[in-house]
Amino acid sequence: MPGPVVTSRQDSILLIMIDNPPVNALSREVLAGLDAAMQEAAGSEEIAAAVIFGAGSTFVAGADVRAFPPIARGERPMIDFNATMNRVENLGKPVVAALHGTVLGGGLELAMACHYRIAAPGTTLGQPEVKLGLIPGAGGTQRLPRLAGAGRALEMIALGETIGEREALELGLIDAVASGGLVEEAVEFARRAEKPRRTRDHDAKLVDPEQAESIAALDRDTVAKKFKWQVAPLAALDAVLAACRLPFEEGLATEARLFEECLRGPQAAALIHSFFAERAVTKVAGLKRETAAREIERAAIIGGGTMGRGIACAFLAAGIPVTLYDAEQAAREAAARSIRETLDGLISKGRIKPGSHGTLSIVETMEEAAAGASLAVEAVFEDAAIKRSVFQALDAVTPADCLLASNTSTLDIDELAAATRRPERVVGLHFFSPAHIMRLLEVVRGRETSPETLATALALAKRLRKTAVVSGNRYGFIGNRMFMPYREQAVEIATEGASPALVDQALTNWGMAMGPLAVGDLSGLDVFRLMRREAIRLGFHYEAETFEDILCEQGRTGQKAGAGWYLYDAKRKALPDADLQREIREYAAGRGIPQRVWSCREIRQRTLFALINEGARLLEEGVAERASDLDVVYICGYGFPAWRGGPMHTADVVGLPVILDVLTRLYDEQGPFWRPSELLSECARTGRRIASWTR
Ligand code: T1G
Repeated sequence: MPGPVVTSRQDSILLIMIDNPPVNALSREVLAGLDAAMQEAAGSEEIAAAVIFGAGSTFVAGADVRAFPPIARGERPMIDFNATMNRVENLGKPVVAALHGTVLGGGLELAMACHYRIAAPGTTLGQPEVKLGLIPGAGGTQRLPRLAGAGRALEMIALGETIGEREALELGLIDAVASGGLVEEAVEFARRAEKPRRTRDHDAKLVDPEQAESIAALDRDTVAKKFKWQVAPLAALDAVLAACRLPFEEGLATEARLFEECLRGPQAAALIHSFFAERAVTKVAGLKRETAAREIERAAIIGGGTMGRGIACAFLAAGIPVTLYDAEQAAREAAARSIRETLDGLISKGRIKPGSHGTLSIVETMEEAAAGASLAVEAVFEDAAIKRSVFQALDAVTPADCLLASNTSTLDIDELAAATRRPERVVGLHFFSPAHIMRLLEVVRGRETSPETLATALALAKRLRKTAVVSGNRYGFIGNRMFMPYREQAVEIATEGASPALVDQALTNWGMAMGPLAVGDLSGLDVFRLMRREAIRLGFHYEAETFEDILCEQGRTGQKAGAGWYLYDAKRKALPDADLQREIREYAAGRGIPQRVWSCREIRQRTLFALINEGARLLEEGVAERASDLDVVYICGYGFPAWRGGPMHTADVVGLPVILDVLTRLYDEQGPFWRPSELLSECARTGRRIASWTR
């Protein structure tokens, strides 16, 4: 079995093919293969030059990041990328890189260690390591500034921006764009190349050190603002500045130190976990990769409210024609206006090309909406009876092979399927508001949902550029099921002495995009009230009444009412409500609820541990395929910071025994709400990481 690097000769040119599917990642074996190829090139007088290229769909798309977590945990020695890069760069014969596909991270670094670079049209080049909590660790921060100029290099490295082959040519990062056969042209280039040209010897494009700090209008504040709390982008800035200030070898040593600091840090572990978690969600038990998905040629959206409009925009932006039906004329007209505005906004921001979106028809009857539809999505009021009647009507008027989907956020998909004669074609498609922006789509699998229907839903998600996570059909699915106890704690703490602002800041200062109380105001406290009442009816252990019930009874349902936990001005900017604190105290006094001082740490423990414990419970019930799916749900749909890896990864970072101790104490003190999940307890006892748990 040949290794992942295969050499062959074309008379005096040594062809070096990297063949390490799926993305030709730089593994230890690939590095060893390149070392051997350099030895072969140096050892034969018949070889005048070498060409390195990638087999399959891309040149090297980066280092094999699966190798990194064991290194970070000290279980494996650091990979010395530079030994191989320096062997390539110091070969006494020209080495030409033939680039195609996505030349990223270690792939671009290998290309820059070569003496010349040729790219095929459509090639993407970049150093996106900061998105994994890392910085380039194979000389990229020292070579890219020397080839592309320090300013553009800093933007590419500190912000993780990629560029195309045309810009790369203009910058001087590559020497030519292939017009025909990439490898053949690289071979011809190698033949004509008189001598090696080491990247490390270029200094002309480096700015002088004094100006280095403010190059490309990117400074420490800009980087820190774009990547709040994250360490890698600032480390990248320091490494690029080192290229401007130090001789090459010293700059390389600076990069190596900073790379290792990032790799050993918690953020790289979290972001690498998030990277692979987002790719794991496509693997669904019982769904074979070859299961045929149905092409969605036309979608019918039933309901012209906020969600219906957002869903329609998501389909239209993906080029799918939509017919939207609402019983109310005013709602139809409002929907038409709103969708037009949204699409114009997407076009003006360059998010979609003019004329690329699907056509929208607003119709007055469900029959018209249903005509020719391959998928119908209902987005009507969150009431089981209303949704059932919509499904019955759709079942009667849509083509027999049309899929029927509900956008419900909590209701029973099997119950809706039972209202039709086609339960195998019924699925939940839970979009998150704003539906044309939020990446998450919960695909809820009913008892009778067929593999074809599921495969179609997943293929549709990809076409809508969404991250689909498959959920079982249990109340609240994954996201909302976990969100309820998380918010339950936030509300309780706000009535036990912590101000609403302190509760929310305890979480936003930890990295959450929004605090739990502010989210309630955004979505509507009445929506959460309905959700928790249904949950209590289904046996979840929540308080029969909370202060949010009082707010709802006073009509203070959040942003839409101008008041909830906060007051809102006309632009929905939140303002503290000075009277609220007094009302909460009166409410608490009337119910004998003790008041006390809360630390942010304890607020986070109570809210996040409730979230994590509920996640472990739903895993026990088989609602999700694997723990990392929950992390994807929270990162893509609930503003959980990716550089913390999601709730289940966070549980491992905090330490399951620590969490179990807190849960056990609170369970003894406060009862079943805090019952520790069996799965979490088991993982705590056995020392197993819960984030790697899979069914
Ligand atoms: N390492 C290991 N596996 C990888 C990988 C990588 N770098 N990139 C992709 N895969 C796997 C992925 O898990 C999936 O596996 C399959 O390839 C297809 O990926 C030293 C330190 C290249 C644009 O950050 O951006 O170099 O699920 O589903 O949509 O300085 O993958 O099939 O089993 O995403 O066509 C820097 C990361 C690394 C690029 C392709 N490189 N990858 O997208 O396919 S750090 C990156 C991507 C580094 C050096 C530093 C994308 C892609 P499976 P996919 P895709």
